[in-house]
Amino acid sequence: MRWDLCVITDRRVAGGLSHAELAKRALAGGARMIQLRDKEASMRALLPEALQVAERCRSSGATFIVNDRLDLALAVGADGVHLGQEDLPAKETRRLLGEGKLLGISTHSLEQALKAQEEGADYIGVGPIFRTGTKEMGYEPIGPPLIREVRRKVTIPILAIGGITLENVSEVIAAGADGAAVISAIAGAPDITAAVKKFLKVIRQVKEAFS
Ligand code: TZP
Ligand code: MG
Repeated sequence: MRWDLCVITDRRVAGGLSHAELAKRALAGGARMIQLRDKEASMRALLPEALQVAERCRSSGATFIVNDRLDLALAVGADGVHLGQEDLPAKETRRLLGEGKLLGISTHSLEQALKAQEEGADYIGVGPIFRTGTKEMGYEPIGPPLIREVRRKVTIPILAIGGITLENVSEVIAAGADGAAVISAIAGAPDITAAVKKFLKVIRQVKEAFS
């Protein structure tokens, strides 16, 4: 499993593109991890789309994660599920998900990061790092220094999230994140495939420089 970039498909910033189309364009740019995130669509509407994204990821050898909805993740045979602090807790989720699948947990503090690891998360999202228009929950930006702190205490992979752009992604990788999870700067880009390529290039360069 390579940790560099998680492209989150969120249709609200994608100018009407479907999740499947977003995923297709991101995979064409070399994305190796796709997370489907939809806070609005019904399960019935999302099921066929999620199946398409799952299929596209499978044929590209990419990891497919479903945000929020464990039932959907299981129904489409996703590689894992990503949950937040208000969702089903990690322990219960792991019991339903099984050991072979990935469990990602969103965290907003060192304490939450440590707890997620202890409860069996395979990776954590840490954020929002920078100010973002995408997250509805109203957390204040925590800044790259928290990544450094979490990196020192947590052994599982860290994905930095929240307001990550091509301009600031090197900062979060240099602070110790294994990768970045991105919505607007990719789904909202005029050329999604090109944006993914650029992100991967910068992330890999910084990781190389720090390895
Ligand atoms: N969790 C913390 S910030 C965020 C989520 C889902 C939104 C990230 O979106 P963007 O557009 O990349 O800032
Ligand atoms: Mg959630």
